[in-house]
Amino acid sequence: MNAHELITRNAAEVVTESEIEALADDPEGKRAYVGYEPSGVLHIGHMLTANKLIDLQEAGFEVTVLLADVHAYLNDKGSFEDIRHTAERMRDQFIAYGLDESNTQFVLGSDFQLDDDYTLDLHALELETTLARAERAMAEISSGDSVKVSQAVYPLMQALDIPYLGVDIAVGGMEQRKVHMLARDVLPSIDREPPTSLHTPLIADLGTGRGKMSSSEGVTISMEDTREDIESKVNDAYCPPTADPEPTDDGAERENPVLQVFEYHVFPRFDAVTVERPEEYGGDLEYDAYDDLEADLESGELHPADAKGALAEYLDRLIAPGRQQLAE
Ligand code: NAL
Repeated sequence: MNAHELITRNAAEVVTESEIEALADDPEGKRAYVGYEPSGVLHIGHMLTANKLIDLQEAGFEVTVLLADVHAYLNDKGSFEDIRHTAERMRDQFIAYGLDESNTQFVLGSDFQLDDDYTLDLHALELETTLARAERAMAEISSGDSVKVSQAVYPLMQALDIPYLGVDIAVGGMEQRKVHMLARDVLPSIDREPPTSLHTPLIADLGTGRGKMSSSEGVTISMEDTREDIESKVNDAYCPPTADPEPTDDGAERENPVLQVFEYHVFPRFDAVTVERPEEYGGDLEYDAYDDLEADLESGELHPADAKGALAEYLDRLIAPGRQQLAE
């Protein structure tokens, strides 16, 4: 796979195509980053953007992980002291997961976001932005119904971090896209370049195939899960045997989260996937590419129960190093 294919595989959206192409042509010395509100334990949402950082590292990019302690505080996630403590644990979780330690810079938000220059630039962005716009940018990031002033400041800081950290690509899930669009619009007002961004898809809730998988609701997978936890969650996952998932009560389409986890988590990290089956059911199946597995599930050649068995095995392999790190 060439650099451009690696960078853009499994991306839901890149802004803009031509900017990404220019970066892919010459990745040397270029920097990509993701920011995370510290939560101590990595869960499957973190893992999705981390996979993209691993792709970018493989393509020759340098990587910055922002442990966004001030952002978590602004987003009502607890006392500043507790959040700081949590941030320290997260670094080791990312390394255990597979980020290249020699090429990952971890930065705490509070290391630079409280400086005088930063604060004045932030106030300049506050003057450029309506409350309504800031609220829209946060709609898919903070779930509370009444937005606090701190949550309106949050996306402006996220925008400002991009020039302050000197990054060439901002990576995030699709729920971050409105923040990145806001950044493109307001940063030029303080003579900064509009940033390039890359967004990873949202994965449906494992149990129902509806909505999006999140750490706060529904079923998620985290580094705290035992092998048995993973087996039971995957076993209970929504995975219809054919191509046409049942519509939800409101008529909305359901996704197949088992296939999504294979596509976005397993295949990017393993060269091939083996589905073990007893001889009487046709013996083991071997897949080099996600599309072949999807086609077999949809044709009925691969039974959901066998797909789930393999999924639990590979998820466990991805999680084992982080679980080990937590036990230390
Ligand atoms: C992501 C988050 C917080 C601050 C950031 C600063 C710069 C770039 C990305 C950032 C966390 C993210 C979340 N908004 O919802 O987890």
